Amino acid sequence: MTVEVLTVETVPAYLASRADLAGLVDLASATVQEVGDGNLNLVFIVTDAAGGSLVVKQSLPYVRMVGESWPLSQDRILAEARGYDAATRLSPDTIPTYFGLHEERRVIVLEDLSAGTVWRRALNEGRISRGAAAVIGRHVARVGFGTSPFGLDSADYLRALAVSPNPELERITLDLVFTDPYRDHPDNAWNLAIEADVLGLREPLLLDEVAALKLRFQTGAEALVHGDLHTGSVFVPAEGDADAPPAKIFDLEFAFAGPVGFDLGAFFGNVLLAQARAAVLDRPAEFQEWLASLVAEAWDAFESEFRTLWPTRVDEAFTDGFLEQWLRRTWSDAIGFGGLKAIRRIVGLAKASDIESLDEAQHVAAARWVLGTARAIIEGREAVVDREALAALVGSRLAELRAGA
Ligand code: SR1
Ligand code: MG
Repeated sequence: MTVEVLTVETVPAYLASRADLAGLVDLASATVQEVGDGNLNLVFIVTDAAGGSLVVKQSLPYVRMVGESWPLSQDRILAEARGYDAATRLSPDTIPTYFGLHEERRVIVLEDLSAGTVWRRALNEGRISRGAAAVIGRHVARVGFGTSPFGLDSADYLRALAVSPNPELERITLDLVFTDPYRDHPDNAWNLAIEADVLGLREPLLLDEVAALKLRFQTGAEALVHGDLHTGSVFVPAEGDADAPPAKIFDLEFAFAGPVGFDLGAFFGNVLLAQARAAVLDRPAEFQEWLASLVAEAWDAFESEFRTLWPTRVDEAFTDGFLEQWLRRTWSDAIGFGGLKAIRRIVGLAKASDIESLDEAQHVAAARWVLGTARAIIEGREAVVDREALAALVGSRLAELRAGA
């Protein structure tokens, strides 16, 4: 099914037809801007003369960054709506206010957070955003617990699983994260100076780990996860805005039933990109030290929130000892997925501005470092048992990068 695509001209009339949204913005004085800078969708900000505003998001029938030659079902907005429904119930303060889905038009309406900054941009500028990583950890814990067999009766969990398919976007992730970077593919591209590093990713030891993580992604349906929780899916406050919450998580269209560690991993992998950038740009020590604390901040908030929720689990057969085992498994998943998420942004389609906007010498040094570090993490997963071990590994490699810069 393909539905009519909205334009800046048609959005006011569309909103006027939505009695449920009446009063949120004054349509008589409203202006509309299309601001979608992600890879997939249309995003409109509607602002009125009194400063009221809303976001209207519609899925396009194709992949925006590629064009109509890559058709993609508009049903992905249904997955995003399921994600917002769950997060609104379980963790309302970590997402924008969600005003609901209009299924027939494949539209969702959200609070406008554009007064803030997309976190990737703030990181690229060298800005410190205190408390944002903890928001990610808390969000993952609350939604992960509440949509898993820990928080849901088994029948409710199975019913939720049955209505949570997102096969087209899972396929994109399978291809772009777990498959294409490790084979010849027309969408891959890299600077020739790192050719040996890229082709070195195809060695059997790493490919075995990639395979294990791929199967975990495909079959580890523990909970409804965000599915694309990189630093471009998070708003942080504008510089100097002390009143705004430390972070809000958005862009939930990749939401699927998967392993809880996948979302933490997406964040960890993107922290690695930010660390590489900061090192080659020789950013101030305070900024680099803060970057180095983000994985621990997110993990500690996740673990603490999960432990707080644990006594409310619906099934006491999940013992306290099992929680320790599950947390270890989730850490191991997270760092493995994190390594893969970093690699895909260097090798495959949809790269990250952290690395792409560097000048050539810096780009080469940062990209090579990301590949080598991500690989060391994935291959050494069994030894990287906690956040201290990860910090030691990344820290020693960063020292080498700085010494060579
Ligand atoms: C074709 S979509 C490319 C990427 O954009 C999204 O942000 C996801 O990360 C996806 O892999
Ligand atoms: Mg996105």
